[in-house]
Amino acid sequence: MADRITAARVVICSPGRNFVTLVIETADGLTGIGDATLNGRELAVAAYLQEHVVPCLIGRDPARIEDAWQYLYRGAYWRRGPVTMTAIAAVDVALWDIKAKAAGMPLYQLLGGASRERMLCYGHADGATIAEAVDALVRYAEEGYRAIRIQAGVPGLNRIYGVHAPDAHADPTLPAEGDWDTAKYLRFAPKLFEAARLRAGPDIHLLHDAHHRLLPNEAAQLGKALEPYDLFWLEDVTPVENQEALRHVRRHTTTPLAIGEVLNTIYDCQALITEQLIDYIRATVVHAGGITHLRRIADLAALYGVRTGCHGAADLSPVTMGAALHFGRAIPNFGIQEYSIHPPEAREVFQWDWRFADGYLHSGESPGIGVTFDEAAAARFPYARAYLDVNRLTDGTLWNW
Ligand code: EZ4
Ligand code: CO
Repeated sequence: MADRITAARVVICSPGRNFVTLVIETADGLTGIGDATLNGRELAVAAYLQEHVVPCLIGRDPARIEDAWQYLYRGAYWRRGPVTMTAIAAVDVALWDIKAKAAGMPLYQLLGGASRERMLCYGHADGATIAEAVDALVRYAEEGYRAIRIQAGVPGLNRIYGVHAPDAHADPTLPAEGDWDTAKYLRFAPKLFEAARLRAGPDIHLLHDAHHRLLPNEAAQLGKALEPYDLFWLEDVTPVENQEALRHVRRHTTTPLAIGEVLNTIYDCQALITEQLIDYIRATVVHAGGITHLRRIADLAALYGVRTGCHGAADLSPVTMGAALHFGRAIPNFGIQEYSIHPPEAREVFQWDWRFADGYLHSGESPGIGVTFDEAAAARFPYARAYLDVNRLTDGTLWNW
């Protein structure tokens, strides 16, 4: 007889930062887990799952992953969007975890087997100044990283993306506020990469995240100005809502572009991919509908020579990293995986079999996604409301963080 889902619950915990985890149990005694973390809006996804999705899961056959996906996507009527797609992703990953455990196989085997044994990853070298950022870069290189993202404080600005300087905002329980001046940044960024390339030598892959802050022509100028430093990618040069903007950027620079950590469905990525406006698609398992949907995005991307560069910030739980590495191991057009180290307390709650070695991430061989979740340990780290920063231009205008 087919197995059936007997229980599903949402656990919110904060081991160093907030994580939302969906746990699904089956009559055959299998447990699967999925990450449902949407940074700064965690409880919205938790309620979506607990109130609206969990009741529909009980009694279902956990083997019918595609059917569950379609049921939750089409059945919601209100499609797409980060909350819905993160909730669906949590169910999808938990069901893939169960299916792979039922098969006694690591997940990548069910996805077609290994296309590669290890996944190139990049770490984050941040610094308040160019000198500090470049020192951090050298430390990463010494630890074996072959690809490194660099962010540095812009002189004259207090708190910029990637650099966690103190915040002058009055109320520490509300979003911190950064300040931003594009002209200063555009003058500064080439100097950062000149120094970085000089210290790193030609072989280290250098990456940079402009975090949605530029206007189309500014993005074109930056891409052009950074060409001498041979970046692996320049990320999120403009906000992704206006994809036409990328045509202008593309016409003016050959610096590779990466976009998509905030995208949730294949429809959001469609023009970026089919018009070849980007080189790397950053959509990831947790925010883009799970393995089932990310595979559709990656397959579309493969047709157009676009490779994956999945988001992997520390606000995505170790469950997502486990799933992403099985996914990356299996697909033909894997590009690179972002790797940001989780807070040490996260290790008390999540145990994982994936590991970093020699600049690459290696997925494990245990059945499922290779990540376990200790609910008793999670209870020791209660949820604490937290926000992403917001950003203002120096005249006070609210801008993109
Ligand atoms: O701002 O994960 O490339 N990585 C990033 C991240 C995102 C956060 C949002 O939750 O841009 O730092
Ligand atoms: Co980013």
